[in-house]
Amino acid sequence: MKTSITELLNIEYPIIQGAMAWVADPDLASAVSNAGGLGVVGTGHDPVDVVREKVATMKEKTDKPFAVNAMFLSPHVDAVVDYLIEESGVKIITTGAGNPSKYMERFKNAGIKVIPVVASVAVAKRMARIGADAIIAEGMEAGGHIGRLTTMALLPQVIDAVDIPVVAAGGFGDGRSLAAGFMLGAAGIQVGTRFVVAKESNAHENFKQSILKSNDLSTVVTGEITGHPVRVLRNQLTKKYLSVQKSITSDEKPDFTPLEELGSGALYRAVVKGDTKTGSMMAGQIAGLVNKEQTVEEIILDYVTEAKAVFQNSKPYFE
Ligand code: TUI
Repeated sequence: MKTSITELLNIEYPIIQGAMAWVADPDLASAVSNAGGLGVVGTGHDPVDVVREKVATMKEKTDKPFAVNAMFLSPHVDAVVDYLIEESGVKIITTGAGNPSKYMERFKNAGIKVIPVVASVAVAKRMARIGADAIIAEGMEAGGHIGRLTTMALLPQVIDAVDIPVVAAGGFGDGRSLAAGFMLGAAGIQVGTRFVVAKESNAHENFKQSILKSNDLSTVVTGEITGHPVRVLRNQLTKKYLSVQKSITSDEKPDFTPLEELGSGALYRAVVKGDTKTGSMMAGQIAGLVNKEQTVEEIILDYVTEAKAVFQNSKPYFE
């Protein structure tokens, strides 16, 4: 498969793995890179020493191209970016949950390819103008921290607004959606939720089972009033969170402290400890479609085979 993103990144398939905090470790990311996609090491709120160790492990596990994600809600992001630019030797960086502008010149001077994840046309344009090599346009179907637009609405508008490759994210659970992404002009897709349940993923078995058992209506969005909306699987935590959120919405001067307390450490509890009750199980709306645990290689092959079949079967529509 050859697209502008496989050419840019020197990978075999136009599939980028999402940089899911606590999930996207070197085991998962190296499996994706070794299977011909782009593995991405997530850094979440990691201090720089943890990132250093992850990069070292990644280099042991793969000779193929891989990326590291810088996450702008992290208190350590400045130190992590300094390390990535000055010492790591990492050649591709994706960014999320914020604006990488202030680092862009240093990324470029270091010869690093930068692929920001964006949720709006305005940010996509700004990123392209200051030198991004590609853009990941992420719709609100995605899991975790999200913007306000659906993938279907966001993707073609971003594609029209920039002249660099655009990768689609949010809702890409199988090869039909990969084909649909191409139809809208995307150069590839980013996949998160389906890789959480991969055999190589170290996410806790309870979290994996929750995704495998979920349906179309299993996700909810929390945190809208704090300005950081996050899509997760519905559970005891979200029930509590949404009821507290409702009670403070009517306050004149809302105090978000009770919400912050509920959210603190919640992702770790879900992914690492397997706490499906009070943990934050970030997952996309496509979770209902994800119902088998496969190796990363099988997952990637499924996407590619299904997408090819869609194109082969699409001819009758045009006759
Ligand atoms: O970043 C994500 N998804 C994430 S980050 C994350 S970590 C977290 N942990 C605990 C609580 C909350 C978050 C979990 N999921 N996706 C990429 C993404 N980036 N989505 C939206 C954005 C984004 C938003 C605003 C990118 C740029 C942006 O710029 C605004 C501006 O102009 O500065």
